[in-house]
Amino acid sequence: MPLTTDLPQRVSRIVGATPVLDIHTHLYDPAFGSLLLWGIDDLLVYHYLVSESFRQMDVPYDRFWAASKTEQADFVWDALFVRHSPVSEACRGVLTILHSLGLSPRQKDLKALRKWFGEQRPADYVERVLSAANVSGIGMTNSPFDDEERPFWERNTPRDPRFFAALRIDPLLVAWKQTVPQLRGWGYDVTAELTQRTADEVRRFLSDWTRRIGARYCMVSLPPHFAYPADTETAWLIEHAVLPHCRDHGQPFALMMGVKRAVNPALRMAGDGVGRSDLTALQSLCAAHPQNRFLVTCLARENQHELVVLARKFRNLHPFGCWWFTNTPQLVAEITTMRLELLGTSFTPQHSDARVLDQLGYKWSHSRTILANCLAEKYAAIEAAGWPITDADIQHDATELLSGAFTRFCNG
Ligand code: RAT
Ligand code: ZN
Repeated sequence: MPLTTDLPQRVSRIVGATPVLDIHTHLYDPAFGSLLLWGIDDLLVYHYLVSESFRQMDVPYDRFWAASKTEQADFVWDALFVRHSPVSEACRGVLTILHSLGLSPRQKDLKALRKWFGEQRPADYVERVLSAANVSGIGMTNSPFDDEERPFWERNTPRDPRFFAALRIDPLLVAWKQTVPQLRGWGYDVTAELTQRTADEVRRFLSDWTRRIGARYCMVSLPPHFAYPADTETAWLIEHAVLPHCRDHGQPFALMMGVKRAVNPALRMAGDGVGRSDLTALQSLCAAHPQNRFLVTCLARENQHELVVLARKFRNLHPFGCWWFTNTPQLVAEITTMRLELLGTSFTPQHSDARVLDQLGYKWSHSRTILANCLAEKYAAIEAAGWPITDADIQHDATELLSGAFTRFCNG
């Protein structure tokens, strides 16, 4: 069979047309009302852009945080889109969104953009964004410790099944002493001292919330110094409560490794940083708990190769996404190619981490383009080695990478 010449086009068409299951976002079911963010002002005050804008303006931190959302958006717009070229990935994201909506960011007319978004009907707009991004499901980040979110769950709000829940438990694992009074207030008989009774009660808490929200997995983000095994509250709670809980419910435990919270607290949510993790901790978790499954993403570029090699050793480990500071075109291409070369299609290349509905558009169009390029390059190489690629092959691989491998991993 002759080698095919239109491979890049075929791959791009098929990857573009394959629905994606977005396994980790900070979006909410529209039933949660104002918790679902959308529109130009929320796009501009996205914390990725806020941290960039402080480099280009001399507004004091306090002045910025005291401003209304509209005024903050004005500051960001002026710093990043009016006074400088918007070349960063987060800035380009806003351009991609506006361009795909037929709006012209080049006119630098924020008022006109606000007017356009103000005219959209929220329900129609949700459908428009989901269908343009070709997203079949959206994983939320659901924290029982979030005072704004909790009331919606306690009210039993009717749900949109496309938005699925994930139980986020950072305070439980990284701030145990502060979390004890809260759990006790909710009727769980835990103590700061780590006893069997406390482990049982934490499991009861996790189980109650998993059932209440219908969570598909349980998730934490961890600092670079996370160690396992270790004589720490975090390691003890994972071993005695979280992992048994995940086994009981047949669910993976998702770890996002390598975030340094509040490196610059004056930047608030935009003030977190990155550090290299010691993945010996992950190796020990995977080796000691073969009955558990671990979904893992790492924030440091330096950890990416080790993560992929570990996944070759442990089939209970599923790497996912190019998270946050690694979600830049150059790093996504590098990480995705490395994963394809060492794991085939047995991983999940990307999640969007979208916080504003509209971001689904840019995050997925940018990621799909890179995924298609990486795949096309690999296909060209195997065609050269005598393995012609059919559209059915491409479709099969695209489905695996955009939803299938994750779904199978979750189902065990
Ligand atoms: O990427 C982000 O938006 C970060 O702020 C974090 O929320 C991160 O994704 C996380 O889930 O901790
Ligand atoms: Zn996130």
